[in-house]
Amino acid sequence: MTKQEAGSALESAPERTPERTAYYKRMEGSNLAPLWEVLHGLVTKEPVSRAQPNLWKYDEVRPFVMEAGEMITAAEAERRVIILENPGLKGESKITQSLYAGLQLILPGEVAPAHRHAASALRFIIEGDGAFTAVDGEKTIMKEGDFVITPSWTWHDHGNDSNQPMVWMDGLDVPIVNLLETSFAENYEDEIFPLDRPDGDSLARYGAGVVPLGYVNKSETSPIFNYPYERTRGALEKMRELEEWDTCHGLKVQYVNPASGDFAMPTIATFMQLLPKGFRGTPYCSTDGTVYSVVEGRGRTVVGVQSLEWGKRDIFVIPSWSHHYHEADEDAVLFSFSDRPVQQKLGLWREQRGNDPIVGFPGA
Ligand code: GTQ
Repeated sequence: MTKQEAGSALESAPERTPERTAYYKRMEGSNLAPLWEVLHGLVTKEPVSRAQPNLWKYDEVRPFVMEAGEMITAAEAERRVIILENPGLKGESKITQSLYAGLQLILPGEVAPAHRHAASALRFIIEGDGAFTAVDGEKTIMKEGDFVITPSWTWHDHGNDSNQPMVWMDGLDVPIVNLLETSFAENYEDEIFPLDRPDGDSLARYGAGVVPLGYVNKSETSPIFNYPYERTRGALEKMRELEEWDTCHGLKVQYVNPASGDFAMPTIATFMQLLPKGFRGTPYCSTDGTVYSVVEGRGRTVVGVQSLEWGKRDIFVIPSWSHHYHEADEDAVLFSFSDRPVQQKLGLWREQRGNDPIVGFPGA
């Protein structure tokens, strides 16, 4: 067999004779099935995503989010969230195959009651200033552009003591937790979990380039649970002085757990990138489907035949292994998250820049 014949044999299922069909039918009753009928859909040559690229314009989404505030209280809803559903995964509460995203609204004076769950959550603040998230007894006030973590199995509640509505994007690894059938959740006996540490304690202890002597992180998650935007933005602004732009990503940083150097969360990688005005990126693709939230600026991401024209507060998603490139019409800042830590821990993550060879195969 030539290489080409072997290749085409890989792509088409064997012929279905009446004899074979009858045989398949008979085994079905015994909960059996022939692999060769499904092999090519099962073991694909490249990632095949059911997820689709999509853009949620904040101007279109915001009225629905605000309407939720009239339909139901945060207390009744427990979490008053509008799910960002991938159009290729309708009804599955997923933005990518492995991640969930939604927009949560807390109005002035409201509380989203304390609970905990196996799923890890991130909050990325889209609109408002002054609502809080409390995690295991420490409160953090949230501002636009902040990245806040509620680690797996930590008690958390949210509230809004300010005088304006607060909207943030929730990103959770619920589809991973449910794939593995490892979900646990419980409500706290009171609405609010008692506070026993001063505001800002975790950032001071772990986010100042030092850790307390003898510190050992007992969790898989970063001990910092609010990464304020002004620090991340300040880092990017300083870094740009050297003009070391990546042709695909502009200037891109990843959030880290300062105690381990790993991503801030065990299942979700988070990033912030700066694309300078006039940036015309080169094509890129990776196996981790990625959710983007636009913090500043205006531009587009071209994926296949689609051009996602984004502006401030818009959210968009690029599925696994979808070649795309970014362009910025003005200085733009994009927050993003994906399941990269999981893929890397399993040795599955791959990336490709332009037409370069794929990077990430073992031994390469
Ligand atoms: O804030 O705990 O969007 O448990 C979905 C599930 C938010 C939360 C969501 C959740 C939460």
